[in-house]
Amino acid sequence: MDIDSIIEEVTKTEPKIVSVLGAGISKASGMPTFRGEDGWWNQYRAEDLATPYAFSQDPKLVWEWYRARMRILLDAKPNIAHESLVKLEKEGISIGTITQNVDGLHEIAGMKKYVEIHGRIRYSKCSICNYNERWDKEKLAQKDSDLPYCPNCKTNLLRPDVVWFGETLDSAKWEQAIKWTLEANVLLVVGTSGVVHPVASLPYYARQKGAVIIEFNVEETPLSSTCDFSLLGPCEETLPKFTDILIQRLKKED
Ligand code: BV8
Repeated sequence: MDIDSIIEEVTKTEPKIVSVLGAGISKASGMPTFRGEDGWWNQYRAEDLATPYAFSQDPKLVWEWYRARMRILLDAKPNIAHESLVKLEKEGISIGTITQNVDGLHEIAGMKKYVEIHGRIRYSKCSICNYNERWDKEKLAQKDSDLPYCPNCKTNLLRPDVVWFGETLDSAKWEQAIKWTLEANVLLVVGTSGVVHPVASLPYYARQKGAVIIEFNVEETPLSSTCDFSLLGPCEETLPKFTDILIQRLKKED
């Protein structure tokens, strides 16, 4: 179905949009995805890097991976797909965004109403005391062999402020994600392979409430069958087209 017919469907009632984001939205900003052909997981398995056990066994390897990601991130800029969601938020059409991404590009693009459900890579925390700090260029200049220790309690290693496999999500953020999803009458699923739970269950919550679910991806995913529409193509092309037509249509109706 083309974008105009989807917009027809979406504007039958006043749209209240919530978006679920995955690594695909940051691809155009130069950030590799996890499971794509050039994805991070190709060289390593998720279980070798993004679990507390992996960190306890080989903190150097885990820090090497996160520092490699942060170094790319230092020069990355939000792209037009991030910016199109910020436009929806400014027009009062988007009520919230749930991002699995830890890159912070949505915040740099100016987004205000979001939850970083898997944490944020630009910050590190001590696994024991509550110390938390933002990473910067100087810290990244350190040799990968130097492991960062907590300057507060002095004894424990710092770790990236992200949620690893086998760790529970922040309950307040998860509650906010559910609340927004149940309030939405339109759910945009953007650039995610839909394999990581419990975020991958959000479209089912939206479906229960009768929301219109639209997937923006370059390929089919396990979530596609739950979506009402799939806009196949790079989201940096499809999403701005969708949001611009939607905003124009709503302005005309005012
Ligand atoms: C938890 C760390 C309670 C941060 C990540 C229920 C069923 C099955 C399994 C489970 C379940 N409940 C819990 C589990 C276990 C586990 C899980 O889901 N395992 C899966 C893999 C089977 N979940 C957890 O452990 C979660 N915790 O549930 O707590 C609990 C506790 C213990 C035991 C049970 C329950 C915690 C999950 C958080 C994991 N942390 N990363 C970091 O380093 O980033 S996950 C990792 O994958 C990233 O964070 C990322 O956010 C996430 C999802 O990946 P995507 O963003 O979708 O990226 P991907 O590369 O996969 O896909 C990119 C997509 O973009 C593709 O579809 C591609 O086609 C598309 N694309 C590419 N280019 C474009 C594009 N689309 C549009 N335009 C483009 N240009």
